Formats: sequence, C-alpha cells, structure tokens
Amino acid sequence: MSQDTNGSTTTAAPGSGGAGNGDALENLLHEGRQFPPSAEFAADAVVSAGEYAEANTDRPAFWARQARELLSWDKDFSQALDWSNPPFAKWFVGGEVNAAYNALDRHVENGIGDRVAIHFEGEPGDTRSYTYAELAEEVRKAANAFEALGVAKGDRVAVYLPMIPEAVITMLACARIGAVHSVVFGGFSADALRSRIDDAEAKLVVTADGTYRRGKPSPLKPAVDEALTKPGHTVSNVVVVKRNGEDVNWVEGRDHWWEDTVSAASGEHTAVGHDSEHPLFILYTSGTTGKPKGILHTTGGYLTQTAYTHKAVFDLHPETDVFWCTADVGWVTGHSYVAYAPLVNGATQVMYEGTPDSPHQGRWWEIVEKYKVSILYTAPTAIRTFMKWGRDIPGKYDLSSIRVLGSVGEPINPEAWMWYREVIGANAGKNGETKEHPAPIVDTWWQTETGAQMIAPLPGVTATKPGSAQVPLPGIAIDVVDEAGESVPDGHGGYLVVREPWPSMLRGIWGDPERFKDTYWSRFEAMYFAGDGAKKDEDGDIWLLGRVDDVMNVSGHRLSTTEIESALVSHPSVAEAAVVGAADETTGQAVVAFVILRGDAPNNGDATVLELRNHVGKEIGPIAKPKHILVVPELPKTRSGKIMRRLLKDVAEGREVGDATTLSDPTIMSQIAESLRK
Ligand code: 6R9
Repeated sequence: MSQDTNGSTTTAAPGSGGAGNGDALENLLHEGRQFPPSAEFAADAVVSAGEYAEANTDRPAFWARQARELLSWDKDFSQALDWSNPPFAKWFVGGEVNAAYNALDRHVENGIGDRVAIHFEGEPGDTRSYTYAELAEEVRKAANAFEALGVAKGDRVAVYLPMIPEAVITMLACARIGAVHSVVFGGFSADALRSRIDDAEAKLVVTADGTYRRGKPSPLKPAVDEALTKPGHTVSNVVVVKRNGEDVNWVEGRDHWWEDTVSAASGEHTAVGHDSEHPLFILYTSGTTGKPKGILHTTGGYLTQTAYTHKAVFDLHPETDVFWCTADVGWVTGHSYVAYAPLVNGATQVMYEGTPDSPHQGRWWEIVEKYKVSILYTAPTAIRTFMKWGRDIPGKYDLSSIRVLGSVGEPINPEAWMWYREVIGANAGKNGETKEHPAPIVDTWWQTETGAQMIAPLPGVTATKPGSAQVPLPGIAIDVVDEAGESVPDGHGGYLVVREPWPSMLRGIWGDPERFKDTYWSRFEAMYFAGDGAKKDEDGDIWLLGRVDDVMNVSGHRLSTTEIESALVSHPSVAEAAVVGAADETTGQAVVAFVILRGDAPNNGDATVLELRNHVGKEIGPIAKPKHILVVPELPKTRSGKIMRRLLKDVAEGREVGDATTLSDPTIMSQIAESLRK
C-alpha cells in the first residue's frame, strides 16, 4: 500500500475474474483507491465493527436487540422472526408498535419536544420549522380529521403531494390510525394516479392545489380531478392543502381544504399500538414490463431497519446533526429517510420543495450553508449534474458543516464519487479552504422492495472505495451467485441475491402473492433475486453493475453498462454517458454509447468520437470500445432520475421509440432524434 496525495491508500488492483467472467470489468476494478476513516471519525462513530460479528452469531437476535433499543413497543414481541412459510416473513411476532408515536410523541415525552424536526425550505424562499412538539400536534390533528372523514384502520389513503411538510404529516397520521398510505409521486399523470387509486382501492386522497417549479406555480389538483372524473372509483373524500394559491376546481361534498379539516381538528389523539405486521404502506414501483407493482411494507420490521441503517450508515448523532435527504417522498428513499427514520431517531432534518437550479445553480449549497447540514444524502445523477455546472458554484458556499455524504439510486462512477469527495466533502469554507479529512462517502445499495439500506460502508469502520457499495450491513446476508445459484468466488461476477430474510423486506405485492413469488423468489431456490448484477472484488467487496438487463454480452464477454459509462465519464470532455447493448448479428450485442459533452468541450465530430472510443479502449480494453458513440444534448430520464436505457436501445437498434410517457421531459427523445439527424 502507498499513500497518494489525496491521503488515500492504494492497493494493487484486484485481479480479474475467471472464464468469461469479468476481465471486462477492469476499469471499475482497477479503481484501487481506498479511504480509511480518520482516527477522529472512528473514535466518535456510533457503530463499531463489533456489530458484524454480533449479527453473524445470531441474526434474528441482533435485529431483536435493535428493535427493542430503537423503538418503543406498546407490547413486546415474543419471537424475532417467523420464517415458517417462506417467502412470507413475520418479524417481531406478537409485538405492537405505533409508528407515529415512535416518530413524534415519545420524543416530546422524553424531553426533546423543542428540538426542530423539520426545517422546511419552499422553492420561492418561504420557510417553516416544526419542532417535534409542533409536528406531533399536527399529526394528531390530521389523524382526527382523517378519522372524521371515515378513514379507519386498514383503509388505504392515496397521497399526491409535493415536497411540503404536509406530506410527512399525512403519512404519519395514516400510520398513527393504522391506515395504509400509498404515496403517488406528484410528477405522475392523472392516469397513473387513477390506476394506483384503483389498485389499492383508496378511500381518501390528500393533495394540494399545487407546488412551485422553477419559479412558477405548478398545479396538482387538476390531475386528481381528472383521475376521479370517470366513475367506478372508491374515493369519497379529497383533502386539499393550499400551497400555491392558484384557483382550483371544487367538488362540493367531496373536496375539503386542509385548513378547514386538519387545522381545525383537535390536537388530542391517543395512539394505540398496531401489530408489528400491520401494513404500513404500499408504494408502486415499475417492473420490467406490465403494470406497476404495489410493494407492501409492514410496521415493526420496517421501522427497525430504517432506523438502524439511518443511525449506523450516516453515523447519526441526533443531538447535533442536521440531516438532509434530497429525495422526494414519492420514492422509497423519501419514505424511509425523510418520513420515517430521521424522525424515529429524533434527528433534525431539512426538507426542500424545489429543483436544484431555482432560482440559481447554487441553491442546494446555499441550503447546506444556511442550515449547517452535516449529513447529505443524494443521487449520483444529481452529483453528475453539479459536475456539469462546475466546481465554482459549490465553491462559493461554506459547506464545512458536512461530515457524511450518502449516495443512492444507481451505481456511482468513481469520477462522480471523487468529485463528491473533493468538491463537497472537502469544502472547509467559501474561500477555497479544504479539510484535512474530507467527509466519508457512503454508497448505499437498496430497493423499494428491501425497504431500507442493505449494502453500504459504515463510515467509522470501512475503508471506502470510490464506486463500490462494498459490504452488506450487519444482519444482512447478501451474496453474488452464478446462473446456477452457486456463490461465486472473490474476483468474479454474477447476480445479487439476499440469502436470509431481513426486517424491512417487502411482505408482498398488493393483491398479488403469485407475482411476488414469481418476481423475486423463483429465479433461485430460497434466495431473494434483486435483479441487479454485481461483482465481488478480491477483498470480497461488492460492486454493483446495474440491472441485469443492463449487463451486455459482447462476443461472449460480459460487459457492464456502468463500467463503460464510468470509463467515458472519466474523459475530461464527457459530462454524462449512457450505454446500451444493441442487438448485433456478429457479436450478439454491440456497445452503443450516448454522451453529453461538457459545456466547454469542443465537439469535433468524428475526431471526438474516435478519441472517446480510444479512451474506453485504453481504460477497459478493446472489447469494450463502443461500436457507436452518439453525442446528444440530453439523456432520457425517469422522474426519479434513472436513465431509460430501453428508449436509447430503441434508437440504437433503429426501432421506433417506445412508450416515453414516464420521462421527466417527454420531448427529450425528439431532441435526441433531431441531434442525430444533424
Ligand atoms: C433506493 C432505490 C432500486 C434499483 C436497484 C439498483 C439501483 C439503488 C444503488 C443502485 C447501484 C446503488 N440502485 N441504489 N445501484 N448502487 N447504491 O433507488 O430504490 O427506486 O426501487 O431502485 O436502483 O439497480 O435495483 P428503487
């Protein structure tokens, strides 16, 4: 090992895998940098390496300890795990617990009612802060109001709200009374909302007149009206938060203003414990094809693992930290790490309504400086956007409060990881000072289905590696297996699986137990199939390689889209890249890359393409050189920021482009087509 100028230790690159298995992964696996925690960080860390050993000795007992330490139970459980009817797990059997009481009331009872729970920052610059006592009161009012509208335990409530505190209040009010929330991302269409309302048979919809987007009012209520135009639905009431003050259509008897119902309700409400396996929420997520799956989560196990991971992975010190997860509550990250875990753990968090570039590209960093955010949790797509905008923008702000950085949602390429570390994590003030010990980065792998983080470094324990999520968390049994379900040795790749049940695992797909079994439990015997490709390096650390449908096979060599994207983005001219495997008569699949050049990089046509091909050849090997590289103005992304490779594949294979309705900007595909005609 040797020290380089970044203070990292470098090790020899892990060797490549065996037959047909991973010699094309050299780019990622040549990534030999490692960043051990500083002595100061490790000394003050809330979780130590001992937890791995404890969890390995007796996994259910480890989780039972977490459940009892992190939550206040109305009735203690008698058994940690009942796995007698796989894949249907029961965690903390016989226990009774109330999520809202755990997130709020108990903190007030424990004397921290004056601590700020949420600092809300509206896009136009309006702000509101709620202490734990105030937020608890709002949730009790909402619980009373929803009950008065006929919502009872077990009923479903659709939530179609922007990133405003009322979204969290609504979710927790549902949890308090045992109603099951189904949050539908505010960017989804009326049709998508209706199909989710129908599937879950929701009784109540909670929405807002609208929100703000890039300085302009953006409506929400019209989509609810449209969704409910056709008869045959189950909704009897709609509660509407006044947010942007725009005129709205009103259906007398059905529609109720939040301020007339919730704000007017009593602030007294007694929380009762619900069974540990009582449904907490449904969250729809898209499968590879067909209709969205309503992923079902229950109470005790979900709360335990979200709270534990939030504490362990972010090294949470709730008395002093200010946590900011930038995800919308419409996604699982916004459920687990905005609405639930930070509050259950008694932390102070920031919630921001708008986009990162409104009114200027420094808005996020202004927010970090203003609230002294100490833990920032965001997605690689955001980091790469900031890279594109340039380091001068965050450089104008004092980000010295940041002590842990998180990443989630997709593989993070080493360049973005290093930029995150050096530009955000090392910022020690607006005058360009840098920290001796930049904030550790935790790359967290998990899914809507897993409910909480599953693979991530522990920032006080793990020597982090740029681009790798690395280690299963204590109490989580992850493996990488081959086609036959056999564990692969270190240095080899395969499919990511979970071998043992975990507390926050999905309990099913709403109304479709067969699809639950088929999708996740039929590919390999007695293992959960995540749908992701992964590789173990020579240290046994895990590198995520994207969805298995994104792993290409070129002339019998397995190539990862992520790895080639990573190589492309490591070229100084490239801002973003997306790679697809296009059907090819000779090689099975051929690599086709779509790249966005950096603002200041010249596009010299064929010469640029040649240079980039050679760069990939140099980084990975000739086999990985893209057959075609197309320079485009934008990439098609879903509203959660995931690149829709399916659409790029259509372009690469010369087909008519398929359904593009879930894109954040539906005009992108025509922009791409236009740029390719030039
Ligand atoms: C939390 C969330 C899940 C899929 C998952 C994987 C990808 C998420 C990742 C990651 C590599 C990470 N993914 N985190 N890939 N490294 N740290 O994103 O849930 O929206 O259900 O997506 O996202 O492919 O299978 P969800």
